[in-house]
Amino acid sequence: MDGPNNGIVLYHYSFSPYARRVLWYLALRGIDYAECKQPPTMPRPDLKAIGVNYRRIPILAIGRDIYSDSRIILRKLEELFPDEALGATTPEGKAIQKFLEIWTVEAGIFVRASQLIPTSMPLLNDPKFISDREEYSGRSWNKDQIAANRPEAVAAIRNGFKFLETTLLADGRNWVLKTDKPTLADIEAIWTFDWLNGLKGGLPRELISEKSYPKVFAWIARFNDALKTAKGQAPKPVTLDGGAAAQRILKASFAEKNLSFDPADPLGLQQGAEVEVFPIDSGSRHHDRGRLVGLTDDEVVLSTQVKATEVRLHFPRTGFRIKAVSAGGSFKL
Ligand SMILES: N[C@@H](CCC(=O)N[C@@H](CS)C(=O)NCC(=O)O)C(=O)O
Repeated sequence: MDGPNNGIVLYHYSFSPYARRVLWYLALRGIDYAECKQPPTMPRPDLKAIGVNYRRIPILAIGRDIYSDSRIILRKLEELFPDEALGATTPEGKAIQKFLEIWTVEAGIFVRASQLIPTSMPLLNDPKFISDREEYSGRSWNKDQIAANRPEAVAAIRNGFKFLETTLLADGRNWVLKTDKPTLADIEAIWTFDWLNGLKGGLPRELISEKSYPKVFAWIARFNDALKTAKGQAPKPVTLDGGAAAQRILKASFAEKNLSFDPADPLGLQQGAEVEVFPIDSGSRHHDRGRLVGLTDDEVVLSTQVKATEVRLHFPRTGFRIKAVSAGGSFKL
């Protein structure tokens, strides 16, 4: 991709565990990029300025193509920067990598991990943060509710540690796919567990510790060492404010020249139809609207205008709804 810093702008805030998936990936690959730091709560005018309503973090632009959701971001970085990519190469490796993504992102590990946020955390006394996260998650962030959810969350996360200790890491390998260096499969497996390990008061240490799961904790430490080395060698990201980031993106060309459209898609939507796209698991009230210009089994692409400049918004299919919009408004499918 032409343009400075490989045409990449990452919108994130550093304590977002989902953003770390992308930050780590970029660091391990040594890919040069620019970043635009975001506040941890809404509103985010910097994203409005590039035509994005989607509220979750991270979001990554490559040229004038904008990718929302860490799953599609990692997939596109693998495809668009294929030299020495980090993804698995064998069918078995690809299966493990994909299952780990599904396990942590879609099948509830992250939701359970977020229920281990300790009620002593100062942010939980901030009404602005609480109402923001209630809007994002659609569930109560009241301290009593958090405390009530803790036992099931502990059970799920403890089983997660046990699973890694007794299966993928059981034979003493350094990395999930028995490679010499950490790969995407390690990122997919580690991010929630590493986040909890760093969250003071999150893990019940009497149940989950170096003693009970030595291989998992050694792997987390090894991963952080590898990351530190990689960060030391990678180009330092350039920080842009919202105005400079928008200007850079709106002036850039498209990273993807040819978009695929499946005319036999079961939704029966026409290319060019006006649609809305939004996630159905969290952040569901924030809808993006535009012309449907790309549609495959795992991607939907909208074209929208920002000050008479076209941008393309890409989302994964899993966990996202695509809704046709009639001329007068929206109707339910
Ligand atoms: N499936 C999404 C989930 C992203 C997500 O939930 N991110 C959290 C931050 S870790 C978020 O956006 N929280 C609310 C916010 O920051 O607005 C992804 O893979 O990127």
